[in-house]
Amino acid sequence: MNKLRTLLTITLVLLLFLSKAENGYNLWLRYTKVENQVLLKTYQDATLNIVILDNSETSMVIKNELYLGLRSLLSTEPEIANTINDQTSLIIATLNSLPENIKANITIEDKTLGDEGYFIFTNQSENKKSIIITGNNDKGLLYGTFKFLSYLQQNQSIEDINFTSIPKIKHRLLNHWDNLDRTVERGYAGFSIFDWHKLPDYVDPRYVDYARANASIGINGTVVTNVNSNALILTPQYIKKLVTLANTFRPYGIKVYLTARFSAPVEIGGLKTADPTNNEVQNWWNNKAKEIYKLIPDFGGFLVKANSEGQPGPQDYKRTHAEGANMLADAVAPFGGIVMWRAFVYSHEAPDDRAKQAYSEFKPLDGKFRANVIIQVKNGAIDFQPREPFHPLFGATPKTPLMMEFQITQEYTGCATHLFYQAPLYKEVLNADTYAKGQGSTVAKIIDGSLHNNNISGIAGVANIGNDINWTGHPFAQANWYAFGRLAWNHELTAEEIAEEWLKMTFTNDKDFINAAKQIMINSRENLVNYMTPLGLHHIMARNHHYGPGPWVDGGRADWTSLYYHQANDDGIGFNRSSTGSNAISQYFPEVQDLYKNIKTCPENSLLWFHHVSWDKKLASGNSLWDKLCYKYYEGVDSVISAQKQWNKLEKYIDKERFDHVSSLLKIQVNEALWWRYACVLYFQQFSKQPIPKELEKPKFSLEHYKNIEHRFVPGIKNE
Ligand code: BDP
Repeated sequence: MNKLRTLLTITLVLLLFLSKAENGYNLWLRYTKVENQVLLKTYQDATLNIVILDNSETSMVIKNELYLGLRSLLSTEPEIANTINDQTSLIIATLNSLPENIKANITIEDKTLGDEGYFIFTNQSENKKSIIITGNNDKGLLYGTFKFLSYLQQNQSIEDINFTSIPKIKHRLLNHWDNLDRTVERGYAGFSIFDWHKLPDYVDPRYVDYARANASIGINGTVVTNVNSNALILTPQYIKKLVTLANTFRPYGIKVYLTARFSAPVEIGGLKTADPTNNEVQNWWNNKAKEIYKLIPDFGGFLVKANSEGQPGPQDYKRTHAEGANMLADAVAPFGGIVMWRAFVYSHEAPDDRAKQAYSEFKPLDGKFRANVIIQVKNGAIDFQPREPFHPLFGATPKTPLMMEFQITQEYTGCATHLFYQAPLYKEVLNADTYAKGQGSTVAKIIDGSLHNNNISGIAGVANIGNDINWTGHPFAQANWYAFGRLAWNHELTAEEIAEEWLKMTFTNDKDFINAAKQIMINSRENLVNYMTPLGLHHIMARNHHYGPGPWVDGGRADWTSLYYHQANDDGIGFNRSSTGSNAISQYFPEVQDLYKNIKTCPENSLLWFHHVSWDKKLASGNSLWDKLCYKYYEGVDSVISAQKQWNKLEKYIDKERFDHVSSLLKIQVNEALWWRYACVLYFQQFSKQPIPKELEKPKFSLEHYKNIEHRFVPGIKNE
């Protein structure tokens, strides 16, 4: 308790100090002073006399956050007590501890709120109005408190406030692809925030701010190690370090999870095998789980990447993914832990289309997993591309819960130099209809467990966080962390709503700024698709680091080349996944097949994903495929240029520091969008053998020029 108190105090001081500079450190928790005098007065009245009727560590966190928030939002020192009197204006208490006279006014059922839901309402007793934040337990109170503060931050009316919120998905996790040496696989915002070298004794105050930010958007779990895992994390020395992180995050409702390297029993356990059917191996994992849970009783469980891209797994012993997952599930089950087993598997030895392999592997295993296993599926069947049709596994395994894996970090979408707001991408996938149980069987309903009545549900986002002062590199990349959390809590929110909330809290409540900046964010998704991979193209990025265009990438394993994916030749371009090609389309339900199977009716934005189309083919828009491809590449760049112009008009609304930062990154983005456009158009022109439509600007350089651009030491990979 005392340690936590000291840490909270240090954080508070650090925050007050850092908040002077607008360097992005405070994320959406800036708590700037409310300017509107009328609102200020109502807010001050409402928070004049606060009572928190609880004494847990989480309540201390609530108290601290309220103090921090109100102090700067309202320029007053809040009074926070623990007994109610006539003056009390804001009460934060669990349903159990609320006084009977207030409880009598509540019609909401305790059961509906679950473990994490909350209810904020105005209570009228005799002549006194007060605001109540309540829930079944302190986690609900914490989420409710953050919500209440966000009302103030967004200058919303709290007059007769009445708001209930319950998360739709149970496990809402960040996945850090962070290595123990602090490099971050596909990380573009510096090194890992987890300083394993100095743990367990040095507790970086940043861990607390990380927990605050996550709690404020409802994230309740974090996998702190890379999916390409190092078995060392499972040794006593590292588990001890993990204990510190677990203790720091616990009051914020965040559980820690680890990636488990399947060969750990051999690598650090001295066994000769990691075969999941071997008794000694099972015992090793059982004991390992016991050892962890003894120190971290609420340890969340394991995330596993097995038999994928060279990682060890059960298939090394001719066992199935189910046998591997179940062994780990049995080890953590007695303690309430879960296993998240990734479906991201494909083998270059298998001659089949990579897009089909995960489905082929996992569909037959439906029903074979333990109840505490959840299969983690990437949003699309290839790999976090700017646009992918939803993964065909969604809806295909009614007896096996599936969780979503989104990539918040921008591996294929401009790293941390391109402004790319991902909520439209997330929403497109969540809203996609799988038709698994007829119309309306959206991906969202599969992952929240409602379609198939699964008892566990989950969603993971590959984190974009590093030790850069603003956490995410690009100031707008913070919005992707924020949007992921908000959608994980409530997938019904729209991309626009989320952008608006985030902009208000991160920059300013000025309407003109919000409208313009929101438009930039919302358009950014389609713009990027257009200048990188329009019309369903995918995976044509530079080799290995994936930074910049590389449609010419060839050689080595085929499924890591661009030629494999675009299939451009003299006849046309695109991957034929219809029944005359790889037939990946057959993995979808018939209604979805109907949508995509016909080259004439397939939505243009996924055309080259499913079909090989001749250069001269007339598209619905009247253009030939070649012309349309050119127009799209040009449109993408033009839209980034207009986003840049829009941004430049916003200087007067925000601080110089962040305005300039975004401006310079937009310059990079415009140049790189041009690089993408010319590299791709010139490359594909070799096959189409047609001119670029004459009204479009001619490339300044040759294809060779673009092919020779080489970026060294791109972050996110092991550079040599
Ligand atoms: C790919 C990344 C690679 C990851 C892999 C994964 O290029 O670094 O290890 O996904 O998800 O996108 O396992």
